[in-house]
Amino acid sequence: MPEAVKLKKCTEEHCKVHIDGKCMDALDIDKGECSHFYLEDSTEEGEKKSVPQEVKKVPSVKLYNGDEMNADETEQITHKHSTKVIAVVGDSDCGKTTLLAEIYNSFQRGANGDLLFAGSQTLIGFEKRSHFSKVESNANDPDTGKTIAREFGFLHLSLKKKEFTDEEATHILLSDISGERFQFARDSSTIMKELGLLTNVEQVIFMIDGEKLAEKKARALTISNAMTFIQSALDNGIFNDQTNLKVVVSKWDKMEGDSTFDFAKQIDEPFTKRFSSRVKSFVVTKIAARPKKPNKTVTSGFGIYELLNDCYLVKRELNNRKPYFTQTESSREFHNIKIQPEI
Ligand SMILES: Nc1nc2c(ncn2[C@@H]2O[C@H](COP(=O)(O)OP(=O)(O)OP(=O)(O)O)[C@@H](O)[C@H]2O)c(=O)[nH]1
Ligand SMILES: [Mg+2]
Repeated sequence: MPEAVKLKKCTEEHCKVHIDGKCMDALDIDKGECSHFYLEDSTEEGEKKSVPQEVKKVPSVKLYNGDEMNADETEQITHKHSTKVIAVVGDSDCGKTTLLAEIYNSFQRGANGDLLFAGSQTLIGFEKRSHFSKVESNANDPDTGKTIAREFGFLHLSLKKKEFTDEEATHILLSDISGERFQFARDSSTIMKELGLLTNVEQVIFMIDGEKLAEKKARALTISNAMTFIQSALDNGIFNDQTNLKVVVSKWDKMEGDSTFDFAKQIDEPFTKRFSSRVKSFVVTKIAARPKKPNKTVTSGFGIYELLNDCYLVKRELNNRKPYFTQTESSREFHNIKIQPEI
């Protein structure tokens, strides 16, 4: 009969002395320093007990942390749903991030008529962008943090129309590209080519800062910079005959009532004349996502509904985004936004 082997054991639940032979309190077990340590005969029963049970493997499920997604992470949406990607571009401080924040807030206000919020995988991302709006009651001049010039970040939004709640939601990914990166791209073909993402989106929202247009000295340069960017994007193939381009003058509250500025003559007509034939669709419009002093003409979120409705309606382009399965989601609520159940 083989000599019985002694197994190292400990009465302390978390001690791994039976595995690595070491006391968890670093006491010398051979010198009897640990009062919880003991030796056990390796009987058949004891051996059986010490064999670790096989760990059952279950397929892992990726959980969203709710923050904005990078381009790779958006596959979690684009593989599941037919998705439209909307890129918001424009100079630093023109109001891109505020627009995204106010799209989210407009649903909290119930300001989007027949467009219903049907969920988002990036609620934390929206919350972060609208954080400064949320503290408005405690601050006189709420502001939106600067978008950092790194890779593209995406926010997810799914929408339904009131009359079609039984139909599948329309999934949208919104990206606000850092103004600094955008400005560099205007003057450098190399950086412009890095904006290749813009060739593969359903809609480009190109923002011109209304606050700069309101400054008479900065007006001509602001218009010329915007034209230079669009021209350069066309020359470098970033915009092409498949691009749905929407030129949006932001902060319309700064322009309204300015008799020295003619929207049709200075923006709409020259831009339309020069660029509309070079892209698939071309629209010029104005918004005031967060007017400083909303009034009857320029309300809070002025123009957001129309913008969002266009995102809802824009045709999804054929590209390499493949749907592979759909998932059901029960009706739930986040803050005071009613989330429509997915089909
Ligand atoms: N008056 C007025 N100010 C606005 C409006 N929309 C945005 N702003 C202000 O414009 C400033 C810049 O807004 P952002 O949204 O951070 O600009 P951005 O384009 O994201 O800037 P970058 O991240 O640097 O590219 C903030 O102080 C906003 O409060 C608006 O409709 N009216
Ligand atoms: Mg920003």
